[in-house]
Amino acid sequence: MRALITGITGQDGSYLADFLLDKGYEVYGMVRRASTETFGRIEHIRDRINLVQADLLDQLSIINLVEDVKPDEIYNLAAQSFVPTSWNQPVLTGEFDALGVTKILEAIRFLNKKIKFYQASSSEMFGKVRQIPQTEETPFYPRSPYGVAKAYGHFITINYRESYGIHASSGILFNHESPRRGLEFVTRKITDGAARIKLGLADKLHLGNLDAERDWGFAGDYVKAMWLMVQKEKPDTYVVASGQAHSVRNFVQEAFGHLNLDYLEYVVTDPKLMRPAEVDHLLGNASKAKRELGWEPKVDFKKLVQMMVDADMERLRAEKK
Ligand code: NAP
Ligand code: F7E
Repeated sequence: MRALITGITGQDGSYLADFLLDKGYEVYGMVRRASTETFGRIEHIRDRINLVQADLLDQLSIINLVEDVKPDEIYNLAAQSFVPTSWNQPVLTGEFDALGVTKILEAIRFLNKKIKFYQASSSEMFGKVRQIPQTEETPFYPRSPYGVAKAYGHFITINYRESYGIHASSGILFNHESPRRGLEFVTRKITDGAARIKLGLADKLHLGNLDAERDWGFAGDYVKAMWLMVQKEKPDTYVVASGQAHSVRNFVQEAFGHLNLDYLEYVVTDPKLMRPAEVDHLLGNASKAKRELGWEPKVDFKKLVQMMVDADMERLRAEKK
């Protein structure tokens, strides 16, 4: 089996590549041209994967890529994924996260409708939540240009499934984190910040809204759900979540507590880090994924926080040396 992953240099792309290689897949990764390579997360598997250049902004580059690689499965993980950036660059976010999806689906429609497709949809589509917990049936109310663009990507995936019979699935994934998470996302910012404070490399950590609640899981568990969806006889939409919500404050307490630090001495709230429209509370119900895919997360909240803090401590200790 041959898989093509867009966004292979990102958090999820790297875990999915690890997972598919273990399953015996031939793995191709789409990367965009940059003046400096951003291959840190896939360094350990660099000689076992094939990297090919294309960009979500360029339709012909995607058609050529799919024609050359001839994948059995495409996992579309590439996106402008940072919510605050989507207010500063809403058009670019729409180009990548909304129209980019159509470009890949068009390549499939044009070249080979048998290619199976996975779209990385997001719990940010629920935004100002209409129901608690959120399921596949909960209406969307996105609160950022990112959430709006992802809603387009989600519906165009369903539309190509229904219009052309393409095996196109959409996973509505709730926040998932890991030691490979980008440093600007709140979990990694906290674990990196706490580790820096512990090692005497920083004395304060500036954060925004500590009351926001998220349903956090481990990225390594969540990429398995993507693969399970693609293996199903029929394409569908699935919520993937842990079923537990925690506030940013809980995450901070757990991370600092793991290092025997009192967060109240170090955390400063900064109004500049508040969002123009916040998603206050997300909580997913993944019972359909459990029932139909046999998917369940293995890493709970406490283990996730500890894994991330320990990894940042190890990395920063080595850097300090
Ligand atoms: P990430 O770490 O930010 O990775 C994003 C990837 O997209 C990177 O490989 C990036 O490449 C690539 N990319 C961005 N723009 C591109 C373009 N124009 N052409 C080609 N590649 C481009 O994101 P992630 O956390 O792994 O998330 C993976 C996907 O799941 C994203 O679609 C995200 O929106 C979605 N999602 C994430 C979560 C979560 O909690 N992590 C939850 C729900 C949905 P560079 O290395 O070149 O920047
Ligand atoms: O924020 C609050 C912030 O940036 C989480 C992406 O993967 O998950 C992610 O989006 C919460 C928000 O993730 C800071 O206001 C407080 O309420 O880690 P985040 P996100 O916006 O939930 C979804 C599912 C995706 O699809 C996205 O691609 O934390 N918060 N203080 C902060 N957030 C950040 N980034 N930085 C702070 O200092």
